[in-house]
Amino acid sequence: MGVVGAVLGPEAEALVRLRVAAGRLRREVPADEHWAFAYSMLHRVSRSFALVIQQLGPDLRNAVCVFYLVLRALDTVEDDTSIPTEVKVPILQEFHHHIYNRDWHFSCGTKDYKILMDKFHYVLTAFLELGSGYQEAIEEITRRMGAGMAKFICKEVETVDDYDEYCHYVAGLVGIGLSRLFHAAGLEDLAPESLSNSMGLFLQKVNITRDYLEDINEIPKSRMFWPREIWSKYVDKLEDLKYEENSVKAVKCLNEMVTNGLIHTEDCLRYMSALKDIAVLRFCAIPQVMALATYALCYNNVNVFRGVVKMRRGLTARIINETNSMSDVYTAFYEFSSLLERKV
Ligand code: D61
Ligand code: MG
Repeated sequence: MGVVGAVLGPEAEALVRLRVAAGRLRREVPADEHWAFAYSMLHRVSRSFALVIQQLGPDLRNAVCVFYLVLRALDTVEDDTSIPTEVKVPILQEFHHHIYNRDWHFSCGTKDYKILMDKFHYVLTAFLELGSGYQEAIEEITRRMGAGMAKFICKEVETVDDYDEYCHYVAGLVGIGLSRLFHAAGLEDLAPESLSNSMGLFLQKVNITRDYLEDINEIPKSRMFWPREIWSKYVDKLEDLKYEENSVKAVKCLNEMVTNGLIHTEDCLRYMSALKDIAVLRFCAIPQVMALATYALCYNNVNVFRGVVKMRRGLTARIINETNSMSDVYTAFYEFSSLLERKV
């Protein structure tokens, strides 16, 4: 432990170390305007993924950065509840063609997402500079994700199978695409699709579980991703879970959602244990450990229905600094599953 750690404790030390590392990364601005835009956008849209992406080697890092921004743009179209269905569906389905046309753009979203959409030509310029192996993987995943998102614009998540199918489109496919990028970079064997899929399903299910309130309160129209097959055992309408008189039922339902997501952890450990490149392992493992920590925090926690349940920044920083090998991953998974077990 360093001087800061001795005086302020391990979380404060981790935060300071992370600040220094993040500051260093931000000062290394790429020379080309489009790459500078891509990395600054990545940082503004997702601080946590930006950090893990930027520690990859240069070639793979560029491909993953573009992959992220293309899918984030696709997701911005999906998430914008003010776009009429008949406009949205064809954009989602044809998005994989648009990425080859530098002049294509569609204005939607708000704040940083709107900037991403308005200046999407920078992302496309970066995409067109990638090696063809990377481009083909990104195109195929964009096509499959767009088609899946379009399907679920007109369809609700009813069954647990629907839930797995929706999560496959929006996150499982990211796992499958990333495995292809790692392979194209010559760093990893090509992982089985089912294990890559589980990596995404686990992350997405944690998001959906944690973001209940944010999604139900979405304006102009609430978004519902919790499967009816689960919540209908507790309430008549999904929104009823947020009312105080239903607290006991809500927490039982929440616990069932967490238990459902935990199914994927075994596949995730298997996927990660096969990785050879240490930077790739860190890139994959940090989000997984954070997801399990988030599940441990959410379990039995009525605050999921009251506001945002967020991990302490210091704990996040510790996970980032202390996840450096598969052995660290096992230790962290053991720690957070023990915490979960104590809450059951
Ligand atoms: C290893 C490392 C990272 C991984 C992975 C394996 C497997 C899958 C994923 C990352 C994807 C996990 C997504 C979980 C967070 N969910 C979302 O962001 C939702 O949008 C889904 C569609 C767009 C996905 C874009 C994406 C995300 C992360 C990436 C990536 C692409 C490319 C490379 C690396 C990481 C969610 O977003 C809104 C919100 O959370 O507020 C939604 O709309 O449901
Ligand atoms: Mg979305």
